[in-house]
Amino acid sequence: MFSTADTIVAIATPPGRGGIGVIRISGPGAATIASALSGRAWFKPRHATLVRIGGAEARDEAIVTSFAAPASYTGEDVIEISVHGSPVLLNAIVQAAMRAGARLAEPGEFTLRAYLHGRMDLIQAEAVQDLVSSVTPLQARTAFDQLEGTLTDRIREIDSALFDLSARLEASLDFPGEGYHFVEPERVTTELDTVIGTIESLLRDAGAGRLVREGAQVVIVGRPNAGKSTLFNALAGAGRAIVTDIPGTTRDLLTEQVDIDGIAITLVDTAGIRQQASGVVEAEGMSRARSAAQRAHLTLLVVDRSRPLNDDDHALLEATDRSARVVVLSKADLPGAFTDQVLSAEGLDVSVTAGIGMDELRRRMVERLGLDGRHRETPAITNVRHADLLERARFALCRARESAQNGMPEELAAADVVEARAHIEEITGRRTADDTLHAIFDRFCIGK
Ligand SMILES: Nc1nc2c(ncn2[C@@H]2O[C@H](COP(=O)(O)OP(=O)(O)OP(=O)(O)O)[C@@H](O)[C@H]2O)c(=O)[nH]1
Ligand SMILES: [Mg+2]
Repeated sequence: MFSTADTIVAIATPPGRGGIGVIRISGPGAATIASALSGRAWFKPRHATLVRIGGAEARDEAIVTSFAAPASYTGEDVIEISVHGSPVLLNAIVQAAMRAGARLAEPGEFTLRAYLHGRMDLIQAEAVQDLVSSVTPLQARTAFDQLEGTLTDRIREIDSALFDLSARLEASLDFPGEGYHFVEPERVTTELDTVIGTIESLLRDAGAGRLVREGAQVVIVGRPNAGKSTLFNALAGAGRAIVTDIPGTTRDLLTEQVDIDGIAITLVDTAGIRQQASGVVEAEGMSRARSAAQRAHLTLLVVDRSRPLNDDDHALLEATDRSARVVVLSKADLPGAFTDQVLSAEGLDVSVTAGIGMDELRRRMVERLGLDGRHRETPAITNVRHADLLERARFALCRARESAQNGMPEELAAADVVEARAHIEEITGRRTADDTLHAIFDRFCIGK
């Protein structure tokens, strides 16, 4: 179903104009196609060669780099052609490569081939995609760690411990009559405990890892004129939202990506929520604000401390009571107008105009997202797929330990260890269903 018999081509650089544009060709016909495009018979591997390239419509000077199988990104013969970054030129060269026998690559097909040829495992292939789509330096660093194989190594350790254990369990099943045990039940439980411990330590940071990889949605809500858009602009570091002293200024949702302590936060500014909307537009804005708050990982509830609390504030305080929230007591540069002790204790005094409380606000946001700062040391598990499979492996191993402890027949423990190994091997892709591969590689961009 995944053929690697043909030769694929794609533009590897992003769409649009640039200083340089790169075309990548991979497969058995790569060298022949490069010769057809350039008129040059042979390219010395791993050397940059200057040639003229292209056909009648468009031509350019190009730097061609050739990589001979298996020492290339995909493990196949690969040709990389760098030309001036013009979309017209790049497309013309791709067309010429196709006339010479190449096929347009599917999204992620270069990396898929790297995986199929054993140049990287599935963890590393997924890390390539994470690295390309990272929006904070921490995301990039974490993805690169996985690309380098740090997680792969730890998963391999688990796999080989389980391989060892299941081999001995099965050997002892083969000689049942002789009363010969290759493994004592106590040894089995201790060894299982060690592996379960390793898995649990990996899973411990999986929640933080997921936030690092996927980012979080943080929604700013509050009554009209509370200072939401002012706060949004301050956190975004840009005058994105309109700020006026007219209540009901913001109507639609505004979003901005910000990096807060390495986490890619999608910050959402919303329309002020009050009981009486002054028209259909405001009413629609309010309903959008409410549903955005429901989807959010965290709510920043802005309460204007320079005005007495009103019913709108109370309604919002109640509505967000059970969710992860930070209460922002805004306009702290002005005299306070309410004396609610509980609220003053929970809330954080912030004044954007006077620059009060912003660092503390960022700190609390990270804390309320459930992070304790250790996420900066690049968590090992960031991908839900990996966490889910580790959890299943852990479950099977706990079952194995229980039957070993209770002196149940060895084949029960053996079967559970085999099942756990299957989950572990699905993480690295030693054993992976085609539809999982489709789900992973379809998210890639073309040329990757
Ligand atoms: N003194 C002072 N004024 C502030 C502060 N933050 C916001 N304001 C003022 O409060 C008014 C309302 O600010 P906005 O940010 O537009 O409030 P909003 O909550 O987005 O309002 P709506 O979009 O209408 O719901 C503006 O006149 C701001 O200049 C602050 O920290 N101190
Ligand atoms: Mg606003």
